[in-house]
Amino acid sequence: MSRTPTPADRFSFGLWTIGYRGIDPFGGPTRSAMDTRYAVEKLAELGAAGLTFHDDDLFPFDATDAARRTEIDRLKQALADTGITVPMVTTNLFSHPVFKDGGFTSNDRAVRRFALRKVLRNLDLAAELGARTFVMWGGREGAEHDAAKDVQQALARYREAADLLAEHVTERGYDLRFALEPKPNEPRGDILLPTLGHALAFIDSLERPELFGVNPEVGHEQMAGLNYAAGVAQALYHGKLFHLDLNGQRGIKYDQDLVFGHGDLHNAFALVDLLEHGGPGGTPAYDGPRHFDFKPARTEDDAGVWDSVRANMANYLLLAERAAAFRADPEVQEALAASKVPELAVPTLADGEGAAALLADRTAFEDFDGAAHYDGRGYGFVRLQQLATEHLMGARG
Ligand code: ASC
Ligand code: MN
Ligand code: MN
Ligand code: MN
Repeated sequence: MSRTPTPADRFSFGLWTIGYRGIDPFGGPTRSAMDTRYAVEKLAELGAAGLTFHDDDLFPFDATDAARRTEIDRLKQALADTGITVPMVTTNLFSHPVFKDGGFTSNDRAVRRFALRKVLRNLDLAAELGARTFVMWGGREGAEHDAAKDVQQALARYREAADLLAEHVTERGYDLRFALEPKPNEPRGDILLPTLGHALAFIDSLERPELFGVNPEVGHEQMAGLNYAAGVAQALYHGKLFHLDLNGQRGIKYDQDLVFGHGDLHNAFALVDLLEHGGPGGTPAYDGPRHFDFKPARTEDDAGVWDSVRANMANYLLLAERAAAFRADPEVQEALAASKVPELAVPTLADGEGAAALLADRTAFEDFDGAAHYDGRGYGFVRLQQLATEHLMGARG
């Protein structure tokens, strides 16, 4: 990986990210609306590969069929002219007032049926544009008041929706998979499927679980106080890392959507190291889009928006460079071995060994001397983390 982004790096951006006008709960827009063609051309110029969007980012909620088609065709022309692709599409089931109690899990059945139709239509558009992933972020699927939401029934309705969408994709033969995006809260007081773990468990309840994975967002897991890189590792373990949303967050507070690397930099390093070297034999663990779901700060003008886009990609590439140096450093390899990190890959039981054989192995228990085993020696984890830190800070070449 060089430091200059190219489409081979598979960087993608949401139209709603670069198009964010700075609206927050306390103030109106600080920037004007961004034209889709301009957005696509700038992304191509800066070396990104993909653009993603919610239906409502591309055309208004109440667009006529003709106006909707005009926007789609303008986008297709811009894609054809620049080589930018659409790897992922998602649906806005959170902005319009009709979704104030959710889409798939609104208490109002008519809203649920409308939400399904909105998503079905957008699935057809995703397939038309060649997207391979369909993200479902249920930001309004939740509640503020315990008595107001029957969570068991809400999950049953969520499952009903997911099963129907999967049926549609299967019947139409679309090459599309779904990625559920967890978030603990905001805009709802509590959101259903609040963390990666909740989403993974929910997938097991579906009719076609193989079509569903997760789309973890850095800040969303960190809002729940969780370790993002560790969560992504578990998603990989389950074969469920279908997509991801990179950004920055500083602690448990509102969803900041900072530039990737402008939050917990240590964890960002661990994440890039995992994605780039966490596969078998140190190969990449993930080959999907490196998608940024950030919000350019409302203090910035148009130039600042593109500085932010550059910063996301630069930080990923710099971290990838640092992670490669970390992995190649002989002192790191020696420290990893001293910390017994590679030993965790050795199965605990011998080939074919069962409970009876383990029970018969006196060295494992009766003759195991715990105190003597470590002889006062530590694991050296702090030294290892300091080596990572020095690589991260560019102090080790
Ligand atoms: C998404 C997604 C989010 C939200 C948010 C909208 O599709 O991944 O995190 O919508 O970015 O502002
Ligand atoms: Mn976010
Ligand atoms: Mn997101
Ligand atoms: Mn978000």
